[in-house]
Amino acid sequence: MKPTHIEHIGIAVRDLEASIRFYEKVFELKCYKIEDVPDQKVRSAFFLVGDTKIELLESTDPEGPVGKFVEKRGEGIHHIAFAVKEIEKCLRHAEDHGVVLIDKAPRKGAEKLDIAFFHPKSTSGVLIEVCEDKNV
Ligand code: CMX
Repeated sequence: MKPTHIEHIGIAVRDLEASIRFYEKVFELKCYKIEDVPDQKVRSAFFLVGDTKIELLESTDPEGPVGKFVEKRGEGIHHIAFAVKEIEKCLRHAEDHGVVLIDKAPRKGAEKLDIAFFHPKSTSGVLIEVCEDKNV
C-alpha cells in the first residue's frame, strides 16, 4: 500500500484566524477554504503547497480529539495524512502488520475524502491518517 503522496499535514492551533494570518503573511500562501467538520469537532483551514496541503485545525469542543490534544500537549503537528488508493485494502494490510486501527472502516472527512486513522501507540507516536479521494 504505497502512498501516492502526503495529502496533508494537520496542525492543531488555538486561534485559527491568527494562524491563517501567519501562513498568508510569512509564506504568502492563500487560504483556499475554511470548513467546519462537526464529526471531528474541528474547524479547518486549508493551504496548498505543491501536492500537499497544510490543514490548520481549531477545536470546536474541548472534549474533541484536537481539543484534548491542545490541552495536553499545546499547539503543534497533530497528524500526517497519506493519500492511498483502495483505502479498505490499505486498512486490512495495516491491520495484518499489527497497526491498531482507530477506524476499522473509512468514514467521510474534510474535503469529502474517505479517511481512517491509525492509533499513535502503534505507529511510533505519530497519529497517521490514510485518505482516498473517491470523487475524482
Ligand atoms: N499524536 C500523537 N499522540 C497522540 C495524539 C496525536 N495527535 N493524540 C493523542 N495522542 C496520545 C496521547 O498523548 C496519549 O499518550 P499517553 O498515553 O502517552 O499520554 C495517547 O495518545 C492516548 O491519548 P488519550 O488522550 O488518552 O486519548 P484520546 O481520547 O485523546 O484519543 C486518539 C487519542 C488519537 C485515539 C484520538 O485523538 C482519535 O481518535 N483521533 C482520530 C481523529 C482525529 O484526530 N480527528 C481530528 C482531525 C480531523 C481532521 O483531519 O479533519
